[in-house]
Parts: sequence; C-alpha cells; structure tokens
Amino acid sequence: MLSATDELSPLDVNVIVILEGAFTGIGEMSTNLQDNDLIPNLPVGLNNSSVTDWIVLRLIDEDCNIVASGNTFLRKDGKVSMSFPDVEEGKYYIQVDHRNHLAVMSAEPVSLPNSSGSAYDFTSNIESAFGKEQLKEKNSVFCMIAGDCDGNNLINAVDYKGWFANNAGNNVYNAYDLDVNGIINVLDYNLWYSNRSRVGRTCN
Ligand SMILES: [Ca+2]
Ligand SMILES: [Ca+2]
Repeated sequence: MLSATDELSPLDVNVIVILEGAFTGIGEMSTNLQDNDLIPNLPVGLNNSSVTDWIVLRLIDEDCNIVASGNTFLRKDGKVSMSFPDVEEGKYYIQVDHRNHLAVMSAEPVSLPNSSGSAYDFTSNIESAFGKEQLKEKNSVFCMIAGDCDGNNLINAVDYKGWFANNAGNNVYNAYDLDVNGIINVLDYNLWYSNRSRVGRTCN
C-alpha cells in the first residue's frame, strides 16, 4: 500500500491501433483532417501531417471499473504513447475509443507500464481484442471497425440516418465522416454498410 506521502510516477502506456476508416491499406493511416486543419485542439508544435485524429485511452481494472482515461492524438503509424499520473503499476485492460469506430478493449489485462518496444498491439492479431470479431482485417492489418457514428457500441440504422442527414458535408470534422477525410459522402455510407449490425464488446 502507498501512504499519502508517496508519489507515483506516471504510468506509461503504449498501444498500437489502426482505424479502419483512415487506413490507407499500406501500413499507415491518412492525415486528411490535419492536412486541412480540421482537427480541433491539437497541441501546437506537432509535426505536420502526422496526426490522424483524437482517440480516448482508458485503463480498466479486472472488475471492469475505469481507473483512468484521457484523450490523446493518434499518429498515422498507429503508435500511441500516453502517461497516466496517479495510477499504480499493475494489470489493466486497455480500451481505445474513437468517435465513430467501435471501441476495442484488450483481450486480457495487460501488465503496465509498458514501453514502446512492447506496446500492446491491436493490429497484428484479431485475438488481441476482447470479445469475438472486434477487429477487421485489411491487408493483414487488424483495424478498429468504422460505423458507430453516435458512439453507442452498435452500428445500426440510427447511424445511417445520421449519415443521411449530414451527407454532402464538406470540410467538416463530423462523426458521420467515417473515412475521416473531412467530406461526408457515399464512401462513408459504404463503410457503414459493410459493418452494419456489428456490436461492440467491452466489459463496461
Ligand atoms: Ca451507433
Ligand atoms: Ca468521408
């Protein structure tokens, strides 16, 4: 047990994750949103053309309680590094949320901290995600699944209706833009269609 006077050093968490909608098919994701200055609240000084979008990283204990969470940006190579203050070393599920992809959680609790060299990799094996078929393979890369525009863990007609109402948007940062290129059109619909009826699986 830690006493009140002990200080925890920040817990480093490293994850690799790829968004289906942004995946170019050749090992990295697009940066269309950043290229068009559409990503809100990016820290200044970031290398241009390296950021795909924001995600939320959560640490979850073995009883499915969220221990910590925070926003971080996702670079095009999918490698995420984040430090959580005031979290003890230990085993936690790692969950990644994105505004219009189904959330994914690690299949098992992961020993943390970890280093970038031993990052938890959601991209190399479908079994890395909690639950059945929670990642989608594209060119041998396992991706988070696009289509949950309202973030309720279901890809269904409500997501479609929102897309229909927002279709033809241009130069926007919008949840119905499933391929995250700043434009809402039939390509986003096609992603929704290919994933309709999928249900996300996390423990919380
Ligand atoms: Ca939904
Ligand atoms: Ca789009």
